[in-house]
Amino acid sequence: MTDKVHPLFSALVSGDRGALGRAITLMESAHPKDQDEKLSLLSSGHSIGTDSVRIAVTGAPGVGKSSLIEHLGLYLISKGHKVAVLAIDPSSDRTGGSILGDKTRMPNLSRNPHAFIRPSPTSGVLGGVAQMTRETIYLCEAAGYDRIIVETVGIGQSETRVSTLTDVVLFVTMAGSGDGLQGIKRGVLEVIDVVAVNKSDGASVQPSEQFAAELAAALHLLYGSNAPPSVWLTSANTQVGLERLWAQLEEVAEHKMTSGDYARNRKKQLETWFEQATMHSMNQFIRHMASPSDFKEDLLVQVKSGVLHPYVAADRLVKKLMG
Ligand SMILES: Nc1nc2c(ncn2[C@@H]2O[C@H](COP(=O)(O)OP(=O)(O)OP(=O)(O)O)[C@@H](O)[C@H]2O)c(=O)[nH]1
Ligand SMILES: [Mg+2]
Repeated sequence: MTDKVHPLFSALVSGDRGALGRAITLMESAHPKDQDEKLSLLSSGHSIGTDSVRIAVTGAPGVGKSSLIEHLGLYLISKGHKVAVLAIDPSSDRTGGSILGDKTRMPNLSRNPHAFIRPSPTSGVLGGVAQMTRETIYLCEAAGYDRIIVETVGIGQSETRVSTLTDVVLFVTMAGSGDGLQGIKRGVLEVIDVVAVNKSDGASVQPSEQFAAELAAALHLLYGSNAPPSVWLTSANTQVGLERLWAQLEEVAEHKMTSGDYARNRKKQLETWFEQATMHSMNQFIRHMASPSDFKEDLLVQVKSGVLHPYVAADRLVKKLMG
């Protein structure tokens, strides 16, 4: 480790939350000058996170993910765990709002000394938000957080992507959210472990029960002879159903550990991580090498004047760079 990184890592391991925050910021930096320190920070050689549980909480905007995480986090802390909450927000224009939301929706958790809450990195992080989330998870686990909750807004491919980062996926939905049965993508249904039909309170109790029953029936059909994800009615406001939901999440995690799914899944994730990181490194390498060269400028002039197809130009550039 470099002289600068060593004390930072030591402070982080000893539980200094400020050091953890600074290490994550360093990791999110896209600046080439920080690359050596980033590598150094990830080269501790510690076997990290072997007994952690990483839980994805995903679902459409506003269904109550953060409100549920506030309670889940406090519950896990009451069981003696240290909890880190990370947010992935794939759409940059929502990031500002989400940072505010994270703080206000988790008032007690964010004040708890056994919790660490980190909002989404700003957009434009090299290698993508999910890539950096992996590194952030690693740092949180090095800092002793053994329950990692990753909140992600369920739009596009983010639910399926988050399942490549986590051990257990909780899908949050609500009656009348518009993502009814048709709105939930098949790919999503395949990666979730547990479903919460949230906001089952007040006038929404009856519609929630009906929606939960429809959802359970559909999952049953879809999963055939395999056990489908279980569906639970919850309210983050009244806290009805929360204990059962947490018990179910624990049961799923325990089952995955004893069946070997947890270990198999983690190995597969490491393979994906390695492959994606390789692409990311190559990308950066090419970007770095190709930036100011005359050869590239020359190609660019030809591309812009229409005499050279961008595809052909890219092929020439990469071949030149690769010798
Ligand atoms: N009635 C009711 N309202 C809830 C419940 N849970 C959350 N809310 C409200 O729903 C709104 C959104 O809650 P959040 O917890 O921020 O939802 P979210 O899914 O994290 O939202 P994004 O992060 O923006 O996608 C807030 O106004 C909450 O107070 C619930 O169980 N019942
Ligand atoms: Mg939220």
